[in-house]
Amino acid sequence: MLLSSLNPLAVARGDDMPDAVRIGDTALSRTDILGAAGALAKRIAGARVVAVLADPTPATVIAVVGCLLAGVTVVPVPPDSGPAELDHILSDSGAQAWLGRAPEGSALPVVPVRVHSRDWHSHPEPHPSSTAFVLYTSGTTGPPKGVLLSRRAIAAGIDALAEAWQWTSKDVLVHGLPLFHVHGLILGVLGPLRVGSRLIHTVKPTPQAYAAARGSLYFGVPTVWSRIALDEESARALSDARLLVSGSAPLPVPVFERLRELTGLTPIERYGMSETMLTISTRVDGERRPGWVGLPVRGVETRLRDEHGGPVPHDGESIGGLQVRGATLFDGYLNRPEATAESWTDDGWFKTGDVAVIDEGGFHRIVGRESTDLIKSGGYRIGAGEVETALLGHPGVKEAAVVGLPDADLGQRIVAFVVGDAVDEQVLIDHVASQLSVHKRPREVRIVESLPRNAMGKVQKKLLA
Ligand code: MCA
Ligand code: AMP
Repeated sequence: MLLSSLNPLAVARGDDMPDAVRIGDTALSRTDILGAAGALAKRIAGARVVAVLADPTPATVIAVVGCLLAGVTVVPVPPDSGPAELDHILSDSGAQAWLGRAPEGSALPVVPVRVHSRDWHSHPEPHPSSTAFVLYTSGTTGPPKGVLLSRRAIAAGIDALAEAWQWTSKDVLVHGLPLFHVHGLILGVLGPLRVGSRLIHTVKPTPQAYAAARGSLYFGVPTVWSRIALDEESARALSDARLLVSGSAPLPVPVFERLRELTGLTPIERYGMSETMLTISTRVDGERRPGWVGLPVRGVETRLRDEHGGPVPHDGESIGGLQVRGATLFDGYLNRPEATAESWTDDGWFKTGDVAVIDEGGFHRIVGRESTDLIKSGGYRIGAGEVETALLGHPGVKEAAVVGLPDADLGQRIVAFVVGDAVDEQVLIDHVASQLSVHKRPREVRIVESLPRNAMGKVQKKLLA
């Protein structure tokens, strides 16, 4: 493998695969992907940054690979983004055009993605430090921040996991995750292209679709795994797989145990962030302990720190802020030098914002997040502040506080506490869904007389939860 290179097809160009990538009913060979991406790369060469409405389609895969060939930075955009989110992503990233489909009313030029075009011109390999992606991800307050991911970091991240999971060209990866995050896109599409394994993308991550795909390696967020664990027939159909991998949020221990019971396979758990890609995982050749996410992957180091920056012992019990450094990390937040500086320690470690325990053998357990304002629902990271701002944009809302409450299916569900005049709960849910991505909508709105505040006037979210 070409470690520093991120031409994702560089590895297995010679031997074509007729169904290298299957998305829904469409199969693409490596030649299809490389030829169509090559034709696109020729048309966009010289551009700096472009946006892709990342629905799970062959056009999205070709657009992303075309950008990697041409050395153009890609901004994958959630296909259901509302206008507020879209405006922010486009203006902040400076995207010059849409590749493929564009949202209605967008003023940017559109470069069509022609799935049947072919061009075999070879492009010079861009510098490993160049930015491959700007991925937008929620913070506790304000609009999402653009995470800058370099080609070098992505290559290091995929190769480290290939090693930990013994992921090879013999595997068939199956998942149905969205293509605008590290999990579904970088790991889930660039991973198989780089490793040379086949990919079956099921469009939606339903238990039935996972069962029908008959793959060897499966990726899912805990919500997907808990739905599979409730569907005995689909779960049993996964028994012939090699590995079931869970991540993006904590996998509940009962779901881990039930999957093991139904499939005979012990799930692999791994931990990561948009900013760091995947940094910790259990290994094929190592222990897989329910509730624990394993060891740092190759090229990554971790440590725990207390609130004053002092060391916390790795004794399996002491809890501290998890910090990471290494080859898979991002290069900062676009246009946000202060937020970037705040997220690193003076001695060069990235502060994840998660709290964790590390045992004497280096095994990690993620205990939770430092801030209640970052919610994980269905594996999506959602900032309470962004949802509150959207709610306050509705004329009937006077005050709003958003929290994540425990949910058996989604891990956490977004609940909005609202003070307002004669506002209908469903109207407010639809209002958020129309302003932001649909997955950021509250699942529940509770109309209250007032919000609990401390003497400083700050909402006491712990009391709401
Ligand atoms: C419902 N819908 C609505 C409304 N209510 N549409 C408009 N307005 C409304 N008020 C529609 C939706 O558009 C959708 O339509 C359908 O109802 C169901 O949507 P939803 O309820 O959101 O689906 P769900 O069943 O709750 O989704 C669960 C899920 C999803 C499939 C597990 O949460 C998911 O895909 N999660 C993956 C997140 C992920 O990949 N995270 C990775 C980031 P329609 O059916 O037509 O679409 S973390 C990461 O990358 C790091 C590095 C890591 O560690 O991995
Ligand atoms: P995102 O940036 O959307 O990728 O979300 C990253 C966050 O997801 C992390 O900071 C964690 O809080 C959470 N996360 C990811 N994987 C796991 C896991 N295996 N267990 C617990 N939390 C996780």
